[in-house]
Amino acid sequence: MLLTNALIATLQDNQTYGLIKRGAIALDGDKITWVGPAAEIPELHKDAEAHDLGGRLVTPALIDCHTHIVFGGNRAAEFEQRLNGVSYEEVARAGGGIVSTVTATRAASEDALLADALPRVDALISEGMTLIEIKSGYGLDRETELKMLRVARQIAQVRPVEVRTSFLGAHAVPPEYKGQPDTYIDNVCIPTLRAAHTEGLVDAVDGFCEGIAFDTAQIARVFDVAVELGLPVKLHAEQLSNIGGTQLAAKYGALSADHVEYANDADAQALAKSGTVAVLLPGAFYTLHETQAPRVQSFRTHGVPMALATDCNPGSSPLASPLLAMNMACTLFRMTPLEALLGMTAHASAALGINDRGRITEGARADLCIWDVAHPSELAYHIGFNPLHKRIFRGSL
Ligand code: DI6
Ligand code: FE
Repeated sequence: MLLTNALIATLQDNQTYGLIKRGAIALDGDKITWVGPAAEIPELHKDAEAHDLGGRLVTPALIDCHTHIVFGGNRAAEFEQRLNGVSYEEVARAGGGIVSTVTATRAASEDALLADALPRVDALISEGMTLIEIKSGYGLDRETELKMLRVARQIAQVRPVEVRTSFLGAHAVPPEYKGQPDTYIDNVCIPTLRAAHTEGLVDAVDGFCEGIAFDTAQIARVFDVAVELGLPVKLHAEQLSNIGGTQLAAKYGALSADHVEYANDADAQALAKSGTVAVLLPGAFYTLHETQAPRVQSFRTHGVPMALATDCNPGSSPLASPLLAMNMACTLFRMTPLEALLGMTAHASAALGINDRGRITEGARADLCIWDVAHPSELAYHIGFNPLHKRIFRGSL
């Protein structure tokens, strides 16, 4: 296939969009075989099935590198209660908060979890998503953690999208282990990780390192098992406070440190040194009314790649729009539109340890988006407007 008459944002370096006007892209199967100005199309691609894009913009397809998109129920009732003046503690005492999602996820069948997740997945796909990372972490027992991961894997069977899974057993202490986080880690989290790995359900290991979740020593025990199993790690770090999660992630050569609102300059330096991507999640910042924005300038100064994701989850980020996440990243975090696009493509791919996509270059995966816009800055500029014309997944329009 040959895409012609396109404005191409190749994203070949991190400094510019790498724009090619009146460009063409040759695809063979699920690979990009050539990209350049249409005037220079090599002879061998000239008889390919050509699609005139009418000057539309082509970018790498979007990648959501941080979601909790599989979960039972939702927390709209609790959202409404809080806005009617019921305190967070009262909501929690009435069984609300993350525990209510754990209860609903445990109670849901695999089919019901899948059926609930698909409309959210479809929302992502409708904005050009071709790769979604999905975490467990609302089961917090062996059966339900495995169930969540199986549902995540199933999504890629029933939708034209690729899925990467992260085991997030260290997300919260379940009610039955209240006050005994270490026992939970040893008796449930680690054995469940081993079981999920044996079943081939885990691509990476994640944790929530926070005062309300697990400390660095507890996360380190989980990470040690990940290392033993040959699995890469990533971490929810410094979301609400600074307790050393980012430094721990760097020490383990993590793929990514996520949220990082409270990460400081030394943390940014550590991430740069370990080649760890900072994943910024403006949906959670917005929903929680957080005021400490991640130190974008510090990440820039130290050369830490910044990815961007929806964090789609029922509590802190009920967001299923990558384009809105890009807009929020610019408006709330002062990222540039170029950084936002890199954050949902090339750097998102790096945050998943994948290096064959996210830029338009020879040999890369043919996962592309065709947009009805005149310039890539428009992708982050609009609010609640989806200019996707077509998505190409594995070389298929
Ligand atoms: N950080 C978050 O913001 C969410 N999980 C996490 O590790 C919150 C999850 C929830 O409230 O359901
Ligand atoms: Fe998260």
